Amino acid sequence: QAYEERSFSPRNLKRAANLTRKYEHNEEFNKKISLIQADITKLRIDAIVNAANETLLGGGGVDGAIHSAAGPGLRKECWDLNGCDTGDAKITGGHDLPSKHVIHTVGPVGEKPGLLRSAYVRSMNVMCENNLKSIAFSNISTGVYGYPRGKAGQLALDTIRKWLEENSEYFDKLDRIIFCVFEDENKDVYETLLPLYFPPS
Ligand code: AR6
Repeated sequence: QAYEERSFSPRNLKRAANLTRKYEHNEEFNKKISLIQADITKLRIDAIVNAANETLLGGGGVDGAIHSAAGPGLRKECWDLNGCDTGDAKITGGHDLPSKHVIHTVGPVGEKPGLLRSAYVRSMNVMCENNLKSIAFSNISTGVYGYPRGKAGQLALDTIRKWLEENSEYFDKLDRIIFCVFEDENKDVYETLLPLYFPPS
């Protein structure tokens, strides 16, 4: 715990982000990015992203919260999907949730950046394939799966920034990308990092 605390202190994060790359100010990108602290199951949006496991049949954490709020219809629909590989994403309806859809992605167990990046990219691609306008991400892999929060936050923001740069054809259709943090540690991480990856000016 003590080590993880140190590894994502604001100063270290800032230094790390500055070392990796300077991100240019882009007003259009900034308009589409939000940070909120909330229970993701309460959001009225096109899709929420679930941090699922490979069975897609539910579990603890945000997965458990989504399945209990969505009701048994979600588990039934998930059953027919035959699971999901780590780093991939699959979509279902929202059932009893206010969200229209759930994009279930499976993040890695532990610090495996390629697979976490893939989980974010695949979720964005699934959003596009289904012509959705708005998406809210939970902090994939940062709970039970143990990805260090600071590093996971950097990777999430870097991946979404690059995705926006590489998918300009979808940009006009896109309304909003929300990073939905739940506990205060992730809120601190995102409050520190967001202005580095999406500079205000
Ligand atoms: N709304 C938003 N975020 C939440 C909520 C909520 N209601 N509840 C928890 N979080 P985790 P993982 C945050 O453990 O690490 C499950 O059993 C939580 O604080 O849910 O990817 C699956 O079935 C943390 O920041 O997912 C898998 O077996 C983040 O969601 C395994 O856990 C992710 O934590 C996946 O582990």
